[in-house]
Amino acid sequence: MKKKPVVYLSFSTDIVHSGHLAILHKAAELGEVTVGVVSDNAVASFKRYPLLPYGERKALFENLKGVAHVICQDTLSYRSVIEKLHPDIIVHGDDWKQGFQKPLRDEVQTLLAEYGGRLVEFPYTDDRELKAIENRSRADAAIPDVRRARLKKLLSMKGLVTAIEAHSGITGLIAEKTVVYQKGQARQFDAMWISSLCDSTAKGKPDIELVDMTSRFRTIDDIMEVTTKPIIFDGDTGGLTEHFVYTVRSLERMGVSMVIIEDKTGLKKNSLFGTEVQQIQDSIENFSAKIAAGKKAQKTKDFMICARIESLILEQGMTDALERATAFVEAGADAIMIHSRKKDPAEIFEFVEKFRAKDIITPLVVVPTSFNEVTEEEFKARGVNIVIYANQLTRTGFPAMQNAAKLILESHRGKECDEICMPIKDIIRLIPEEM
Ligand code: SPV
Ligand code: MG
Repeated sequence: MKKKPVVYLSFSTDIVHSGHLAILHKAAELGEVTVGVVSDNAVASFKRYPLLPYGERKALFENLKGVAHVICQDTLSYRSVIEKLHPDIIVHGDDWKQGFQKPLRDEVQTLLAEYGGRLVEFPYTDDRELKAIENRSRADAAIPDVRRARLKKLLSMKGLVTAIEAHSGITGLIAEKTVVYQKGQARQFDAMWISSLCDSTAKGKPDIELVDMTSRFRTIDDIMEVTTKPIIFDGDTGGLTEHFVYTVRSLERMGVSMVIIEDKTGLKKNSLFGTEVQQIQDSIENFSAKIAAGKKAQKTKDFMICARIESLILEQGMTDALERATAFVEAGADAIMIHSRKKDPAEIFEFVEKFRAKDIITPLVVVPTSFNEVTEEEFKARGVNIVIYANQLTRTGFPAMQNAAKLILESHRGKECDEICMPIKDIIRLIPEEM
């Protein structure tokens, strides 16, 4: 008997509707169907965090009529699947003839041509019902319980999570929506960082814990109203332990995923000043007690308290930094942030290596403002789990505004400035009419 052609199609969806079933039915008429379920990591980079984890999506497809086999598609690219499976036919909607998926299609065509495989494309129907379901699930993603839990899930799913600072609704939207496409892959930030430096700067104030918590919460609220990504909050020193426990409860209730507090005391100044200004490091005992009190105060299992170590910033040495890391983890810290203001990443790498020799579980966080040549891939390979781009939107946005103000003053009119302005229609499009 003639062997049935091997037919392959892949799905990144976690909602199966009649359109998907129809395409599966058509695929089954062409031969024996293997479905590739796209991995969580690849889905998260492509559109949004999957509602159902890979295992559940796999089980879903395994139980559908007409599906003979289900395999994992690790990347958006079909290359490794094609090389392994050698499908006679690949089935896809015709929507990828244009847009960011086009390089994926080109690659598929080239690879299939090498052995005479075929690409069969069915007309893509813009599915209103699916869009409505997706919009509802997007709204679900912003619910505090769902949003709060997502950082831990992303950490276990991806190993390395990236965050960019947001200090307002519009910077939150930029963090939420900015996507770049490289070789058929989509890249976007996983989370947002509510920086004390940028939140203070946006209010024209110094970064010395002067902007009070009520105001900082207002910033979080502005961002939360228009976004769904998880939030890491810069809690400065955490303040008095008696106050910190209230902060933890409030952040947790709002749906923040992680607070990072630094082991300094008294009048806090920004770390990037280093030893140029007077800054006092807290004792291990006091800071450990603050962490322990915060952990005791929290109500959910998902909220994380990260201890930030300032020993390298304050030139107290590697031994001190490592001793603190061990003590803070023992006190209950869910993650450790190590900071440095050196351009050379050597001391960060040394810390990570020595910490990882003893502890392979506790997530490590870095803020590579100074040591900015290191790529995310290298951080990940060395054992870092969260990379925070702490101030780049602030440092690019305000100079552009200063420049615009100068141009108008110099030109006595708006024409010259208009050339560097975003067109009004683009700024309108940036803001969705409904969430
Ligand atoms: C912030 O963004 O406010 C930080 C990081 O705390 S740093 O400015 O590098 O200290
Ligand atoms: Mg800060």
